[in-house]
Amino acid sequence: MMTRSMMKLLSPSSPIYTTLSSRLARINATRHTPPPPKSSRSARSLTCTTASNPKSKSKHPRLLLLIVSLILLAAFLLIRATMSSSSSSSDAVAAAAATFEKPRTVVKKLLAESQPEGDGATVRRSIGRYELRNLDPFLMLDEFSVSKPAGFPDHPHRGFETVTYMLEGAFTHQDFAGHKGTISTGDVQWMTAGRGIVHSEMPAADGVQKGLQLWINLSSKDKMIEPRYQELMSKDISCAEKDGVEVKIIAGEAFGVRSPVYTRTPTMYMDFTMQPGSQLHQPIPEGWNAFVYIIDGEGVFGREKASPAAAHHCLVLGPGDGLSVWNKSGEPLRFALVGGQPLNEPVVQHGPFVMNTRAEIQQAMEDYYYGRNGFEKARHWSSTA
Ligand code: FJE
Ligand code: FE
Repeated sequence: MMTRSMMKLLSPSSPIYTTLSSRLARINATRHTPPPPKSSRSARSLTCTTASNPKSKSKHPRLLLLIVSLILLAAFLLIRATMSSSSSSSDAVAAAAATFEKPRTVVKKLLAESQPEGDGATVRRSIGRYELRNLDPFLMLDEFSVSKPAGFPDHPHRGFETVTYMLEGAFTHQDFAGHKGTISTGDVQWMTAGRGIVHSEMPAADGVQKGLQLWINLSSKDKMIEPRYQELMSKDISCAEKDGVEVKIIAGEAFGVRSPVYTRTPTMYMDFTMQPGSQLHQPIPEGWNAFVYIIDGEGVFGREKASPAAAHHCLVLGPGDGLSVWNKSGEPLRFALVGGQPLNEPVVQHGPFVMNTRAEIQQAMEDYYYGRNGFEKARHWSSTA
C-alpha cells in the first residue's frame, strides 16, 4: 500500500520526476582513471595533517668492475641526470603551486533557489533543475534544510548512487533490507542503490537539519549491481591543511591525501574552508566534469580578476586541469568541489529511477510495483519512524 506521503514523493508533479531526457552516447569515450598521486599518504585521524611537497629521489646505479674511464663517464652522466631531474621536478612543483597549464574557469553560475520537496521539506536544487539538467555523471544536487516532522519518507531508487553529507544536525536512514543508520554533522552516507533500494530519510534531532545530497549516475554495467553502503563518520574523513586552506576529502585526493571511499563512477568530492587572504590550486583530472557549490562566504573562482560568487551558488567549471580559488573577503569561505568522469551514456530518468532506455524505466516501475528484480522486500515493508 502506498502512503499519502509516498504518493506525493512519487507524483509526476514532483520536479524530480520531470526528466525524460534521452541523450545519445558520445562514441569512443575516453575512460581513464586519474594518475596516481605523486606523494600519497593516508590521514585518517581527527586532526588535520599538514601537507608537504613531494621530494624527488635519485637512484644510484650499482657500477661494479668497470674501468676508470667508464666510471668517470657514468658518474658524470649520473650527476647530470640527477641535477636535471631534481630541477625539473621542483620547477613542476613551483608551477603547479602557482598555476595550471589549462586553468578551469566558471562557465555557468546558478543560484540554487529554495523549493518544496519530499514531505514538507525544502531543498535548494542546482544540478537537476531545468537550467542545469544533467552534468554527466551528476544527476542532482540538493542543499536540504529540514525540520521534523518533514522529511523524505519511504521511496525507491534504482540505477545511481546518493551521497548525503550532513552540514548541521542529524538524519536517520532506514531501508527495506533492515539497514538503519544515523548520520550527524560532518558524516557522509555514500549509498549505491544499484538494482534497488527502498528507504526513508528523516530528521533525527530537533531543530533544523542541513546537508547536501548528490546523485551520481552509474554506468550501464553497474546499474543493476547489489546495493551497498559506505558510511563515513566525520572522525574518519581524511583531512588536510595547508597555508590557511583546510580540506575534508570525502572522495579523491587533495594535498597528497586520499579518501578511502570507493567510487564506482570515478568521482572527487572535497569540502574546502579557506581563511581570508588564502588561495588554493587544486588539480582536477582533465576530461572530468566538475562544479563548485558554495556553502558559506564568498570567493573568487577560476580567474583572479573574476567577480566573487556567494553562498548557495553552483559554479560549473569549464575544461582544464585544475581550479584556482582566492578568498579576498574578510570571512572564511566554505565550498564543495565535486568532479566526475562523464559516462557518456544516454540518461533516461523517471524520478528515482535512472536508466539508459525507456524500456528499462518501464521495467524498473514494474519491478517496484510487483516487487521483483531487487524490489522483493518492498512488498511488505514500511519504515517505522
Ligand atoms: C526522492 C522526491 C524526493 N532531495 N535531499 C522524489 F524529495 C526525493 C528525495 C530527496 C532527498 C533526500 C534527502 Cl535526505 C536530501 C533530497 C530529494 O529523497 F528521492 C524522490 N524520488
Ligand atoms: Fe532517497
